[in-house]
Amino acid sequence: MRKLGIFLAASALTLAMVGVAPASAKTTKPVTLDGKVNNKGTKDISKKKAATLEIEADDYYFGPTFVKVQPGEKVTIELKNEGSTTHTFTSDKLKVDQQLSAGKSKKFTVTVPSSGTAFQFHCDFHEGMGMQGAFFTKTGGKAS
Ligand SMILES: [Cu+2]
Repeated sequence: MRKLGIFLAASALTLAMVGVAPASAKTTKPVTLDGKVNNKGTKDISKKKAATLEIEADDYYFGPTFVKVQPGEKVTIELKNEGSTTHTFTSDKLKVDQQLSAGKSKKFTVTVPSSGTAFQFHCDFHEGMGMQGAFFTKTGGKAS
């Protein structure tokens, strides 16, 4: 009987640990992208028609990596290069191509297209190393 008690206690502990799992759920990808992605999480700024967003560009990722927005939203991006090399914030869909030296920061505005649901952005120099991300209006799609 004592052994069963220990078994049940161990099972309860295992369940409790599984219960903690949502911490990693934050880093699941809301939309898919071609190639490698260094995922540093998702931020939701979709509640307002205009928002300010701080994005960290580092070696070699963007944080946040995924940004939930609403169609047509005007987003003022404060890009900070916290890495040790030059990075860019580039996107055909968001019509932006900004280059930033290490340690610098820059502010610019992008407008989310009113059609489409996922818009990829990347660093021109390090996209192949996983330095990319996406703005999205709906989860489950594919950013291009
Ligand atoms: Cu880069």
